[in-house]
Amino acid sequence: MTRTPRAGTLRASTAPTATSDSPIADIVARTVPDRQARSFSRRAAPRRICLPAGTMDYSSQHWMLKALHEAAGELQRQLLGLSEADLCRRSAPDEWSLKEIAAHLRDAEASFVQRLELIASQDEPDLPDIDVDADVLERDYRSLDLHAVLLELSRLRHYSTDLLWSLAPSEWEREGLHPYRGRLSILQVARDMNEHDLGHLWQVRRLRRQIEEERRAGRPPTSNT
Ligand code: NI
Repeated sequence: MTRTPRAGTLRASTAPTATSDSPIADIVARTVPDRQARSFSRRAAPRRICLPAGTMDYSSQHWMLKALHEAAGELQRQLLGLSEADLCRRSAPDEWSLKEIAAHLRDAEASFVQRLELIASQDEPDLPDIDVDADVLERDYRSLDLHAVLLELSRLRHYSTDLLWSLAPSEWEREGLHPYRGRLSILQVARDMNEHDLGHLWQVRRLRRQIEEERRAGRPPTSNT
């Protein structure tokens, strides 16, 4: 499908750049510090709460938030004890390194935060379409400091889960309008976050296993840098 954004759609800059870090509203105004009085506390009343009963309740909300909370910790555990060379190695020309995956997860979280804030604080807002995948290969993410990236990811995830906790289950049905995906509810954004976590955690575990197997076999690590 040709992806032609509507007029006025915000896009992250995808032009090649000498900088090593991504915009996405400057990674949500450099990672939250007191996000303007927590914009979600100014939200309007939910508008679309006529979904089938059981779509979201406190128990499924709790399950989802627990999964989101644990994913950031799991990523950190997987990256512990790896050398800078391990973190920066691409095992295939089109495969991201572990550090690039971590930076991508941070960027994605910043764009999820933007989305959640808009839907929570406005009635059916237009949502920006931001391509966070393109940034990974266009920017020099392997030069970033991993600990700084993980700290930002953790702060963003803390903020996004706080925001989600602050909403009643019925408010998870609030919606925004995405240029390609149509109506997106808070619930759908939370599901997107969870699925995105799971996909990349699977990738991270696979790369970590590969590094450990190469070490055990005493082979020099394959590299396609
Ligand atoms: Ni991704």
